[in-house]
Amino acid sequence: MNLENICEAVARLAKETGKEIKRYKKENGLKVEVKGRHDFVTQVDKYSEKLLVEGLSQILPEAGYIAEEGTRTDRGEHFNWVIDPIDGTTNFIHDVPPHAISIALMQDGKVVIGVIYEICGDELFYAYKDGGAYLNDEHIHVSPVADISQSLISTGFPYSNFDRLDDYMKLFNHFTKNSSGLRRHGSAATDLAYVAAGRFDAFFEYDLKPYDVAAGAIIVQEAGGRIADFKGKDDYIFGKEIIATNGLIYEDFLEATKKAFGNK
Ligand code: 2AM
Ligand code: CA
Repeated sequence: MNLENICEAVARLAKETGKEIKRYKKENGLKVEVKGRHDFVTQVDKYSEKLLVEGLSQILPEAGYIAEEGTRTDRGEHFNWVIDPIDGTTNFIHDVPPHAISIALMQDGKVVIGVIYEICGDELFYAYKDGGAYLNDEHIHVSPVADISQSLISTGFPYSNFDRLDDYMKLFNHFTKNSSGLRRHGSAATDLAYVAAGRFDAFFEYDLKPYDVAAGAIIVQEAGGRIADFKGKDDYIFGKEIIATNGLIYEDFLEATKKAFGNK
């Protein structure tokens, strides 16, 4: 298994698909369906996922799938693709950047490849296990900021699960007063890619799905960052809560998170 070659092929596929759906949207417009509360899908999300599944099935035929739109649901014995055909669909619908294609490969439950193609900026982020992290073929690294008061922090606002909204607001309140600023871009995959590239110093959000975070997680780690769930444990892919930091502010960031969210 040559992860570098597979990663390269996945990166090429993500970029081709991003360009194709941009063209498709321009020519055909959008048909928006409501999936759930504040949860939208378009025919382009489904078209993107179809193209990705077709391409990925050629790259590694034995792998199974965890794909947001459910194009394929079969699971592989060792390998699974984790696919978000458009992360930031609400932005995509409104023609607002960023939105991205996010693809991860998991081997025996661990992410070994991550690719995020941010369509608006034509930026291709990728990483494979022990191979470092890249943006458009240049090595990237997390930021050197060691103090939360100097940090630019990204987050996603709760949009359908409001069970933890009060705790979320405690942390929002804390960072509003104690950081350089908060941003909400609406694409968790892109937020993670930006942490890896040193643009944001940290990111946090709850109620995300595996396909929102799997690719970004390995890209941040390979760029030198540190990721955890809200308890400082490793359950950030399936556990629906994630903090991603440049590593240097990790302890302080986790402490603030634990204080706001308690141990629930
Ligand atoms: P999605 O576009 O693939 O659904 C941002 O907070 C994150 O939450 C994004 O990664 C986005 O992924 C997800 N999300 C799902 N529904 C959303 C909504 N209605 N508004 C904002 N983000 C949403
Ligand atoms: Ca999506």
